Amino acid sequence: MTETEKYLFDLHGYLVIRGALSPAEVAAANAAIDHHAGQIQIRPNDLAHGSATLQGATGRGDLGGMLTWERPHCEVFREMIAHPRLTPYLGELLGPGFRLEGLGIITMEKGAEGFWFHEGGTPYDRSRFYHYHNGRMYTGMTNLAVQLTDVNPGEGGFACLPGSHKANYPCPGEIRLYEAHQERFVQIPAKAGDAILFVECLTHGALPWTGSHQRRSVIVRYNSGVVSEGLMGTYTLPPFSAELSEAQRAVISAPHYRHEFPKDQEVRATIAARQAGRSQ
Ligand SMILES: O=C(O)CCC(=O)C(=O)O
Repeated sequence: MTETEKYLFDLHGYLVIRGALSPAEVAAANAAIDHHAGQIQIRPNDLAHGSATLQGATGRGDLGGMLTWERPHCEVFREMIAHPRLTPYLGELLGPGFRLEGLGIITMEKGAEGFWFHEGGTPYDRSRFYHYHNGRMYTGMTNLAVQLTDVNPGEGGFACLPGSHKANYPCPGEIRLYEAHQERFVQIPAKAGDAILFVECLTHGALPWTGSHQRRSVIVRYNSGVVSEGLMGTYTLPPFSAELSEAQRAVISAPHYRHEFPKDQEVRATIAARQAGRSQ
């Protein structure tokens, strides 16, 4: 993550990573979705939460299960969960051993409703936070929205309230419903293959889709290696884990403590210096 990218992410709570997927990867992901298009579940038009400005003629589409799809269709999604273009960003924000919390595909046809603007710096959520401390950023749930079709200016889709990950006051309802201060929001134009990196505590959602092509976005969710939002009972690796690379398997490991900054590092350095002094 460059110094400019750190500055922008800290300031706004999101970053656009251009060309994260190659054209071949975008084509493979779209072919896999085409093959499974019959499994897209159209939601019951319930995400606008009554907003006059977010309502649409139809619900958005949800599609999941990509990691278990038959070959070759699962492959590009398995690569996406630990993609070399994207993991350095996740490591910077979440630390070593970051974990996958889940992934899903969002589709929107022309006229599909938006998604009310949820989350924000307040109220504080232990799993979904943003801190700057001791010269670096720390994040709770952190997501990638990997675009598989172009998103042109004004077409809708993912939108957010920049800087709201640091909000100290609750977001008023009429702002969450996109009925007031709309000029404060940004809709994020992107090309197929671009990824939007955003911290979940950024106030975010979606604007109704006006594009004449289908919106396709893969939302990949991560958290630090010590956190799991969904685990109940004993953790068991899924059956397909044996088919994954080491890097891919690492992101689906059980949550556990990692010595990110060994606490005894300084004392070890002191002892080593003393021993070196004695042996001279
Ligand atoms: O991209 C979108 O449609 C909204 C995604 C969203 O709000 C979320 O991932 O929580």
